[in-house]
Amino acid sequence: MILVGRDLSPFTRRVLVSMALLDVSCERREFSTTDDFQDILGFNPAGRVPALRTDDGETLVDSSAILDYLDEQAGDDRALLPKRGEDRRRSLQSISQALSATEKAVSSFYERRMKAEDKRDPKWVERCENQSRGALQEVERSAPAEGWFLGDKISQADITAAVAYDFIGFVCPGVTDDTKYPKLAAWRDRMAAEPAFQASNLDKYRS
Ligand SMILES: N[C@@H](CCC(=O)N[C@@H](CS)C(=O)NCC(=O)O)C(=O)O
Repeated sequence: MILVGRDLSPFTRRVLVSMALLDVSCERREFSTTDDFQDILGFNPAGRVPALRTDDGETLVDSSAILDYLDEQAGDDRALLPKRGEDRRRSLQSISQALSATEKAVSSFYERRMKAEDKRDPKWVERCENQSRGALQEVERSAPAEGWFLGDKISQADITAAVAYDFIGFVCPGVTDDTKYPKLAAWRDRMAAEPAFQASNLDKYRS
């Protein structure tokens, strides 16, 4: 299998951490959405990452669709998202808010990074970052006081919350605040101690 996208992409990274936990290996194409856009188009005509080319030659796009495929391959006992019931609903709500927080941080990041300084809209940046904060509050409400979201086993809610908080702290440091999100910060730290989480990281993007 070939996974397209860099560790910096939080959507790619939730797939990478999941693959490490499920013990699935893949080739990497670490294409940047800014510098390697043409290469990404060769895998995904929408020009977005992550994309996963399976061993059958099928290309899957969108992290949630890729994770659904990986869970199906892993089987119900090992799947990272419960198949049904309250655990699935609770997980999906926490994951959705973590993804919202991430998407709004990406929008703020692109506004600041892709546009010339005199074209940037500070009101849009403020709106996106406040939306990210609002979503993080919901993730904080969903965070386990200790351990993992579903009890004794790491699941997709743990992965996505930790990846989101790590990424947002990197691109929008004014949004994350461990005193405002203490349970979420501790949750991220528990995940950060896991080898599957450390297998991808943001270190190479820090200057
Ligand atoms: N819903 C998508 C979001 C993917 C996404 O926004 N990826 C970003 C990189 S972090 C991207 O490809 N940006 C380039 C663009 O949208 O033009 C997913 O979960 O995979």
